[in-house]
Amino acid sequence: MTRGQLILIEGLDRTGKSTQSAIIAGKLGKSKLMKFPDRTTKIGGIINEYLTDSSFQLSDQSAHLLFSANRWELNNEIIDLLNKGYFIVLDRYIYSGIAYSLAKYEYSKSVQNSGTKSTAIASTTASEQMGDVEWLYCPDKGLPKPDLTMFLTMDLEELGNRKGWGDERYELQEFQKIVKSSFMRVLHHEEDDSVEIVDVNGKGIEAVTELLWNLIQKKGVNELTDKQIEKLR
Ligand code: 2DT
Ligand code: MG
Repeated sequence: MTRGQLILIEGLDRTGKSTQSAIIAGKLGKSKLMKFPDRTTKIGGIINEYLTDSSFQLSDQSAHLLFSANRWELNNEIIDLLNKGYFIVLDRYIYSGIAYSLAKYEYSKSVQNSGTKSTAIASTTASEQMGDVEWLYCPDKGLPKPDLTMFLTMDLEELGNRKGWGDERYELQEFQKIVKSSFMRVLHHEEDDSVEIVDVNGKGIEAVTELLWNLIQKKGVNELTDKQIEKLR
């Protein structure tokens, strides 16, 4: 039996993930674009409230587990669609899950050290679990593993100049710097050849699409495959 392939576009905020995910899905023919967090589900509704209302309190562990639970809400749909021959493009997924939580841990520690009292980003006390990559990864074990992950990155300086920074939780430039280094810690691109880092610094939309599309063709993930769907282990 052949199936479609699972393509993940990850990256820092404002690097063009959503724009590129939509373009790539359009080029893949029979395809579906899925975005995480998916704010339209039950759990996604709570996540949306957490992200948009800074007075809405959740422990860092609970927030982390909700993001993972949100992926599990769509697990069956992803597998069904792949088996029906759809190509799925994901706009964020597991790596955002680990990188942002890990970044919150680092951020909490810096806040603790500087004596600042409150922050909307993370708890003011860094909890042990948030610094434990194994703990952070565990709830995602068993979800489908992307056939190709492309991580969009750019210099923090150019990122700061980009338009569209909002006032959601995490949309703070000093936090993005920590997010970037957290992503680099969790991507394991050296030992996993399904993970590619794409530097989009100074590149326009079309140039980035070309880079991504070339990678997709090189890896053959734009063709149906008879490989089994791999699970995160
Ligand atoms: P968007 O701006 O892309 O809607 O994301 N996030 C995302 C996490 O902290 N954990 C996760 O598992 C995922 C998928 C990244 C909203 C914010 O949610 C963060 C930014
Ligand atoms: Mg955002």
